[in-house]
Amino acid sequence: MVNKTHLLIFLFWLIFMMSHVVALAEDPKLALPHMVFVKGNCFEMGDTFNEGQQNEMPPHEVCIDDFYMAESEVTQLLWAKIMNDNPSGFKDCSQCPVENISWHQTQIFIGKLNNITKKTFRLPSEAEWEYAARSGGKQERWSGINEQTALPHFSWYGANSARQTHPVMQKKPNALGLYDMTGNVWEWIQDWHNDDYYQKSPKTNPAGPSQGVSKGLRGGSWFFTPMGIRTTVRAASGPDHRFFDIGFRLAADVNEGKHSGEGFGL
Ligand SMILES: [Ca+2]
Repeated sequence: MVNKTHLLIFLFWLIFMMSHVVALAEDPKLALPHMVFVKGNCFEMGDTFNEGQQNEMPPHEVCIDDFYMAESEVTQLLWAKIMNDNPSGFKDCSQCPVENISWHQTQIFIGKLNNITKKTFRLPSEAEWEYAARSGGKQERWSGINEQTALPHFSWYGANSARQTHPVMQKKPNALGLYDMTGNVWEWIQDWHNDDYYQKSPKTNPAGPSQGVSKGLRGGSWFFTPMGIRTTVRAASGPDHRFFDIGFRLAADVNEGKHSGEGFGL
């Protein structure tokens, strides 16, 4: 026989459990970075300063569609919410970028995140990454700037990092409002890497070689010199490789936004 007291206890328990489930479902969203709307255009991709490596040559015109780019690298907090672990080499820093994760692990993370959010997050293409890092395709040696004297205000790199990652969004953003595109951690991109790709890249929305042995990395890290963290530097590593200065950043197709021309958050 269920009396009123039992019924009340059951109802309170039910409300508590339902609110707990809702909180859990929304939890990952609280750690998601704001997605900045990036208006596509044509730009001169590659080493327009003629000071870099051979694989940054030749500069060539590329045109890309509108897309979204996360304002920050994926944090350890967001990674842990989705994956229930934190493989980062630098511990006890939930707002630091997650690192020590392979390209294949980023794909697992994105799959789970998309299941939870019902969105279609993805990694940026190499062309999208460079266009965004250069504040919309401008001639910027480092993200947001050209003068090396300003670099400590915009980036964590070898000279000011104390050889470790730092919480995201502490330095100045570039003109699109994107933080840490230069330095902090290298960022995995979607494309396979090929040193010769710029010699045969299609002009419109290039997506990299159809196959390869390594995936592209962009932006340099807390470890590197100013030359190593230029916006046009192209690095790469095997898709199962992990290292404690390699992380990633989310992108999304433009149709994920509610209003064209605005960013979105969750
Ligand atoms: Ca970075």
